[in-house]
Amino acid sequence: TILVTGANGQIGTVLTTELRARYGKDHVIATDIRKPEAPTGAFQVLDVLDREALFALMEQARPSQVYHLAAILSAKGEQDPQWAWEINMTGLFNILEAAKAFGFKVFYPSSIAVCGGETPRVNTPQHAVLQPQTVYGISKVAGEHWCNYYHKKYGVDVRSVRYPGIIGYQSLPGGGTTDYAVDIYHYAVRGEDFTCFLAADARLPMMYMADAVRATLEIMEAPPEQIRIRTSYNISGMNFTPAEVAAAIKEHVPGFKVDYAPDFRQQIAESWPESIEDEEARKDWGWSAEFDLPKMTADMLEHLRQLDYAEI
Ligand code: VAH
Repeated sequence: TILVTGANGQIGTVLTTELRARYGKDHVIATDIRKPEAPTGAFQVLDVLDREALFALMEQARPSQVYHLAAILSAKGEQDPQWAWEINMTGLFNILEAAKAFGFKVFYPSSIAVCGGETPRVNTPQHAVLQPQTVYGISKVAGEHWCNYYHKKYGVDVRSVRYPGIIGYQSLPGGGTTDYAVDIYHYAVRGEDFTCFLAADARLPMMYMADAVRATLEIMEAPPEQIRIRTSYNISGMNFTPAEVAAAIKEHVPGFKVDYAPDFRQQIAESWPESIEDEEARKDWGWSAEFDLPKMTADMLEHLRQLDYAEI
């Protein structure tokens, strides 16, 4: 059995579907704080802050792997830092303690949000000084070190990648600074003008959902001896500015109009890298991305047009 926390989230939704395709529908238990409208398989309500309930579920389900995606993202976290810290940290502690008790393998999503302050912003290296500027980023860098600690001290097999901004057609993001990069495609397909909450030149590392899910599965399926870094691996897909993704969409939707009204999320974006270097992930477990901006744009628009939008 495989268990996913945060299974209703932007990544959790797609990862759960992919895990069910690979391991069998009945072998994957999706969990989240509330039931989704239309569950696509086994689902259990789970509040990751409730250690007793979490242990009882792990005792009963005896998963071999847990993908711990439940967390509050960067923009939403800034609205209530204590709440975000509590969910991101106590949730992780409960998962790591359960992994220690029941022996399951853990996937922990980190983020480029661990960077900030003095972190080099261009081609950010794997081993860089990390000075996160958001409670989300602070919680993720603390989480990385706790994962490393539980591995070294208790032998917990926990693995992690630092996700860039993730873009996919299957789900909507929830409260991140990179959410504009998903929304912009929906507006284009609906034939509506788009107002971007970041500046036209706000360059950020990004990755297509298909690549992000594959990276997640590949690091989890790699032999343990290949996983040399037990904090978290840099992984890179592409990087672009809002102006560049707008231009890529205009190739397919000529009349598409975008204007820019940066809000508080612009300051978060300016603290993050513009591009990431992922040599260690390539070397240790054979990572390499497949989607660049043109390929992602064609795939996104094709799927969104099929889903439920009138032909533009
Ligand atoms: C966020 N999508 O914006 C997440 C992610 C790197 C970005 O961590 O908070």
